[in-house]
Amino acid sequence: MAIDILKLATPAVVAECDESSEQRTLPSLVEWRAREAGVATVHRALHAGAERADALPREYALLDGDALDSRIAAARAKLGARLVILGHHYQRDEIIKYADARGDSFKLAQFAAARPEADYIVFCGVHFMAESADILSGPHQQVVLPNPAAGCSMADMANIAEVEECWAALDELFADETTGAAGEPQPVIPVTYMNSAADLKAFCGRHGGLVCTSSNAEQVLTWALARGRRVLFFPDEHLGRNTALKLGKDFGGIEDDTVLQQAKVIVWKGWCSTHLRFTAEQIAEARAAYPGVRVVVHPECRHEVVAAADANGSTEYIIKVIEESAPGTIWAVGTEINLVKRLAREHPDKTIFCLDPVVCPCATMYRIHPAYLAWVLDELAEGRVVNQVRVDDETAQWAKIALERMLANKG
Ligand code: CIZ
Repeated sequence: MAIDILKLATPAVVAECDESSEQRTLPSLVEWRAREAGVATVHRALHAGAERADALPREYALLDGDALDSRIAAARAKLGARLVILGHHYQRDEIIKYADARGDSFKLAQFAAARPEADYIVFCGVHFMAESADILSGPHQQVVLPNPAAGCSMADMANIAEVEECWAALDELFADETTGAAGEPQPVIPVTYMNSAADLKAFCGRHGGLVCTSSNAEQVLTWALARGRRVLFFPDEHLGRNTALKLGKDFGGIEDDTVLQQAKVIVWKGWCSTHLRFTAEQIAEARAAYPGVRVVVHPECRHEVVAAADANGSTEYIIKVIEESAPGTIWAVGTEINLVKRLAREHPDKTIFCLDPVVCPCATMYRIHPAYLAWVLDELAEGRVVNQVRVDDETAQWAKIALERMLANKG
C-alpha cells in the first residue's frame, strides 16, 4: 500500500519530562534569575555524591540570549584559531549553533587533536568526553568543560574502587586458569565503554584491555575474546549484552558465580536513563500508526527494544542511515531528543520522530547552557582558564594505550 507522506503528521510530543527541567539541571542559573525577578524558588541540593560544582557568576545568569550571543561572538573573535568549540550530538540547538564541529565523543576528541593550533578546546558535552579530549590532545592544549556539573550518570555507575574489587574477585575465581605459560589467553580482558572516567580507561590499558564506543563494540569484543577467555564489560550493561548477543556469546552479570563461570561477556550493572525510556510497546505503536516506518535505536536500549527495531547503532550511525535514506521515508528514533529534533528539522523531506512521546532530554547534557559558555569564553579571552578538565599524566598514559588499542580495531 502506498503511503501519502504529506498526510502523515509527525507525532506530537505530549509531555515535558520533569527530571530534565532547567530548575533541576541548572539550579544556580535558575536561582539567580528567579531572585532577580523577585520570584521565590525551592532550594534544591546538588545530587548526592556530586563532586563537580554547578557554579556560575551571577551576571551571566541574568543575560538574555542576544547579550550572550554578543559576548560569545566577541570572545571568539578575540581568541581566533586559538579556540575550538566542540558540540556533542546530544547538546541543545542553542549550544550546537556555536560549535566548530559536532560529533560523538570520539570524533570530537579526534577533531581537537588534529588542531594543534587550538590552545583551548571548549567541550560542550559531559565530563568523560572532556577527559578523553584531554588525553588525546597535545600537552599545550587545555580542555574546558563550560559547566563542571555536566557529567554522565551511566559513567558514574562504575568507579575505580568497585572495578578493582570486582577484578580481584574474578582473579580469585579464575585463578586455576592461569599456568604462567607463554601465550596463554588471559582469564578476563577488561573493556570499558567510552562513557567512563579516565581512571577506568587507564585500568583497561594496564590490564591488557581497551575502550569501545557504540560504533565499534563488536570489533572490540571480538579482539578481546581472541586474547582472553572472557570479557568484563563496564559500565553499560545494555551495550554489553546487545553486543554479546550479536556475536552469539553467552553473557551474564556479576551477581552469580555459576553464571560467571559460563559467561563470555560479564556485564556491569550500569545503564543510561534516557535510553531506558524506550520500550518494545512504543515500537509496536509506531508501527501501527505509521505503516512502513523504520525504527532505529541506540544500543544502550534494552535488548527487547534493539530486537524489535529495524536497525541499531551509535549516534553517528543513526545520523548516517537517516541521511542516506530516500525522501519520503518515515523514521521512529530511539535516542536523545535533541538529536532527534535536529534530524527532523534538517531533513524536512522525511518524517522523523522520537519513539517516546515524552520529551526527556539527557539531564546532565542539558547542564551546558549558553550562559556557561559565555562565561568560560570571556575568561579565556582574558587569559584565565576556568573549569579546565585535566587528567594526570600517569592515568592519561594508560588511558591512551586503551584508546589506541581501540583505534587499531576501528572497523
Ligand atoms: O560516544 C558518544 O558520544 C555517545 C555518548 C554515544 C554515541 O553513540 O555516539
